Amino acid sequence: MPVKMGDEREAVRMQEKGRIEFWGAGTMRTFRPLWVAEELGLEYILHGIGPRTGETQTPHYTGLNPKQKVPFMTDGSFGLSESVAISRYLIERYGTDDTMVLPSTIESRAREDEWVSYVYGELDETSLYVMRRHGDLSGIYGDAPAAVAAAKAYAEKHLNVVAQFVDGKEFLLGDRLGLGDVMLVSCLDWAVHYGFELTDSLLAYQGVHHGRDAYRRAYDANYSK
Ligand SMILES: N[C@@H](CCC(=O)N[C@@H](CS)C(=O)NCC(=O)O)C(=O)O
Repeated sequence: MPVKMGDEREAVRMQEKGRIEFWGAGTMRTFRPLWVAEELGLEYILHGIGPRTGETQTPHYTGLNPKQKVPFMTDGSFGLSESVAISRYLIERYGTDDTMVLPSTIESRAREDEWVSYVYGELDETSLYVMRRHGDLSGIYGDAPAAVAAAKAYAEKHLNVVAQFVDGKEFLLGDRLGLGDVMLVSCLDWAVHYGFELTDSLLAYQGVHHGRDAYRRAYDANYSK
């Protein structure tokens, strides 16, 4: 639950306790840690800065995150960037059996790593973000229609792989929400935003997660700016 920035006393109280602050809103990368935080029932302060607004270029923010990218999180004096790393940290630090936990065995953690790496590497970075960089953001990163077309075809191939895997499933692995689901649902949302038509199995899987209260709260927090 984000503490409203107008609620200064509550914000100060949380800072004194060394509680959680997030920087960044409005993108699928910033959405992931917010979704996890909502699933875990955490209180946090959200500084809803945007990636290309100049807000990541200030001396203060650059001091926090020299990459000048979002999302970024502090938990007390501990600072962390990268949507996957932040999400995994929150689950490991604050998750419970009633909310989210990391898988318990070496093999099940490896299986989750396999899916997280696959979704992040192939769908996020290699496909959707290439389309973004050389499509919407071509003014910054260069116009490259061939790269955009190849990234789109590549995404379609891997969305089909995922579609077969999730057919009839609510969760990617096992019977509870995991980091793999956070990654996959965020990429499916992004893909829909880019005009991909999802198969019935992907739509059914995505629909289950869209129905989660924590998903909705995170969505509202991430896109309310
Ligand atoms: N690998 C990072 C990617 C972070 C990232 O590229 N964020 C974008 C917004 S989605 C950003 O801050 N872009 C600003 C820039 O590149 O200047 C993660 O998953 O957190």
